[in-house]
Amino acid sequence: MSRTANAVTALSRPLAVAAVAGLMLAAQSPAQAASVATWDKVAQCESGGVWNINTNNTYYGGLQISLHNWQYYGGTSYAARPDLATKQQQILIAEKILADQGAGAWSCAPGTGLATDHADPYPTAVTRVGVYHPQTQAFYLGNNAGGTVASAVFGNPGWKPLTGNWDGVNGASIGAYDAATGTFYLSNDNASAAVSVKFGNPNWVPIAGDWNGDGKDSIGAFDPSTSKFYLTNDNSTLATSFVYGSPGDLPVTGDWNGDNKDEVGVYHPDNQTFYQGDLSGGTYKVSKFGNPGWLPITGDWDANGTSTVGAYDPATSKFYLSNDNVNAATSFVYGSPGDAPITGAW
Ligand SMILES: [Ca+2]
Ligand SMILES: [Ca+2]
Ligand SMILES: [Ca+2]
Ligand SMILES: [Ca+2]
Repeated sequence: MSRTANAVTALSRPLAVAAVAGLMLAAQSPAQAASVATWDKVAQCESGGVWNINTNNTYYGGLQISLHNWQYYGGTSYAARPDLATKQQQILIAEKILADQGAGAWSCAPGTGLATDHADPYPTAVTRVGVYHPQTQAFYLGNNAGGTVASAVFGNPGWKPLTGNWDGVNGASIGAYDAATGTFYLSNDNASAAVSVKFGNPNWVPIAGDWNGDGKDSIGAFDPSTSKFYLTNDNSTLATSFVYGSPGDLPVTGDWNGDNKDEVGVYHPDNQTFYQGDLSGGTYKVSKFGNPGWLPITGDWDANGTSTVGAYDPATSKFYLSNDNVNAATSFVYGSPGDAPITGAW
């Protein structure tokens, strides 16, 4: 999320990508865990690799998880039954079964490497920061050490930047919001718009997050006049709406509780306080961070699965990132005065 000035319009003006090397991140390997490739092998044996299968044999989905295990290990937060959940959601619950019961929970485990894989199927990526130059519509995707991973020009003057992993693969990419018309433009390649959609009303504040834990970010909007959030999981249908915060607040998003689903929150500029909420108007945590005039950011800076706060001082172009919502773990200069901060796991 970030804010820029008022809106002028024209046709989508894309292009210019400069891809630079990305850092590889060391992923921690849980004791009992398995890569997606290994789970695919198990699924091939269990269900022919059909992730939405339901043959009424009391086991469901690609990994033939029983309803009891699905409920016991928290699967109902995704869907009523495994076959109604996404592949990633089935694997996330299967990981819990594997860690708790071992590979013997699957009769198909022998020969797949399930017992010995130990790879994290969905390693959490570090959230990185970047900046958006309103004057040139240039996005600079940084590496949290003052360097640049990629840059791109996208959108038109007056549009607001946003970022997300819209397609669920290859990390986060950019997007833009035309506040004059309430139209979102989402790019998967940092060049062309894969999605163009009107959502909400003009002059709302765009946000993005993985509200349903399917591995894909989708859009949302915050009406600053009513402090009401509007979220969608498919970039078009309203999934939920609720009031949180006060007029004048700035919206923030992140997975505060580490359940692989993003929540929303607000930042009160007046007292530099973050209110990290849930998706129904409640509060998970309250954190004071930053100084007057700084802009709020949030992200999983240490890739431990939970999002924490940060701030960008637009006067000095300095980022401050906290892993405990209290102290700055790192700070560095990136961007130019007047830039808007952006964040994402690119
Ligand atoms: Ca992506
Ligand atoms: Ca999602
Ligand atoms: Ca969460
Ligand atoms: Ca974290």
